[in-house]
Amino acid sequence: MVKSVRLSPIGYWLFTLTLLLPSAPFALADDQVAVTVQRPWMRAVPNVMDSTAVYMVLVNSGSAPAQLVGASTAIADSVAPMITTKEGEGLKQVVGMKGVDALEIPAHGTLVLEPNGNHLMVMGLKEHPKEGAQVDFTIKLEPGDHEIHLKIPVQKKPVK
Ligand SMILES: [Cu+2]
Repeated sequence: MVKSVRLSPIGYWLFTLTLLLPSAPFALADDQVAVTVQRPWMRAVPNVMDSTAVYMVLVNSGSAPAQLVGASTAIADSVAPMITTKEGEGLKQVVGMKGVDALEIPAHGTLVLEPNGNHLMVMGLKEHPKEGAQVDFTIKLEPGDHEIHLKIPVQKKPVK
């Protein structure tokens, strides 16, 4: 038996309207990443450490989602978006982290990078900037191969 989906007259009208909408405005929006960065900071780490992390709040004022796909800095070999993972429960819970291809910044929303949460992992440190220093740091966003150049303060604790 073939099931047919029956749309109410208004449902049918909305469906048709969706199909008729020109795609041009969406294609335009693809290239417009409307993301700003608030309160970025890099964690100051001792010289024995091989890696550190960068945190910030990304605010998307656009009507399309954007993706944080990577970052780079001259003081490290590589930077990767990561999520914090939790396995098991109670006292046996193990907290770890995992690299991801991208972190989404929802349309008209924010992506929070913070200790014990999403972060940008800075790996293979070639320098260990001290608290109070500023680091040149570039984040990469999609769509549109968009880059934002930042000067990020090095701190031991979050920016207030
Ligand atoms: Cu990490």
